[in-house]
Amino acid sequence: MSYTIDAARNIFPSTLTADVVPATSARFSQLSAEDQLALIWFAYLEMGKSITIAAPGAANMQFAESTLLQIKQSSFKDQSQIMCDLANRIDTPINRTYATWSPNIKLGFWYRLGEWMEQGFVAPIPSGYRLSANATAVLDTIRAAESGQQITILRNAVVDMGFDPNQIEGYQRVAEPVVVPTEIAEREKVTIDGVDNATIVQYMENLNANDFDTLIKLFAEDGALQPPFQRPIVGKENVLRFFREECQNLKLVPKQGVVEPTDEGYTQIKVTGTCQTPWFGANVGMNIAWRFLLNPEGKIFFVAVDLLASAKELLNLVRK
Ligand code: 45D
Repeated sequence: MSYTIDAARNIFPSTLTADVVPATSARFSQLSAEDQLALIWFAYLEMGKSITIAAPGAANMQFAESTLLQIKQSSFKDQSQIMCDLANRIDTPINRTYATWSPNIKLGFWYRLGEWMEQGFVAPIPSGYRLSANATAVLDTIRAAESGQQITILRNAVVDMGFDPNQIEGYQRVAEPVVVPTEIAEREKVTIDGVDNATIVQYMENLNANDFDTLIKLFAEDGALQPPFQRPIVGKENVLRFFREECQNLKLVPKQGVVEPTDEGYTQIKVTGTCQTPWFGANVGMNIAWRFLLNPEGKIFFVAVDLLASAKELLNLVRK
């Protein structure tokens, strides 16, 4: 037998991922819209004291501009309603537009609304708003999490808002344009303790250079990529679209790993290190494991990207 994607998902099964993220996102989604908005506001203000978020680039903002303008010109009462509608995921024109946006456009949209809430252009969270007991408990869990886990929970909250894209007929995705890859001469070389496999090194270097067309050539035709806490994205075409839509300007900093031959000429490789998002740069290093399964031709049949439970997990390179 050769590997299936389902079997591949279980390589290096002792890898401990940050379960607090899906658990907290699930609890968050049970809260009322008012509690959700207030909770994010409080979490965002607190996090802002220790980590700085980068302003979104113009490329991110252009698609949200007209919706933002429409919101800015509404009354405070209507603005509050629009934000609650987003959290309630009901069917409205704004929620349909929001559903078409890539995660980075959604984040840029909320970044701007947050600024406007601070500056008094958009309805603030009512002063003295009291979170429910459940919302307070969720906020406490977020406070206790690592910064990489905190920003993942916030991102999930933003990505999950708006109308359900699966219910939109003729759904058209909107993402910022793809940047030009970094010049070859300017690319940073990657070295990984314990791993000199060319496919793995090139994966890291091409992703860091935004060279997605070269990167995708490292994948098998039926290869798959599993982002943290998501189902695998299967097939070269889908993986390439994901790279173009969601992986620009990331910085992968792999540090160490292990390479092990496995059944039928396949090779399993686990690498650990950190990853930075352009939103927070070096301020937030997320602790990451990459679990690769290469086919006998040396192509990537599967790679899982895991957000780790703690920094201690970076040293867990055992096979079982
Ligand atoms: O509701 O190898 C207000 C892959 C209050 C690719 C607000 C990867 C009201 C392959 C404050 C206004 C991608 C898988 C809201 C690697 C309200 C690969 C605003 C991994 C919402 C390594 C809130 C990449 C705001 C990874 C503005 C792991 C919140 C990337 C903003 C992870 C939150 C990136 C932001 C993450 C969160 C980015 C900007 C977790 C950004 C998070």
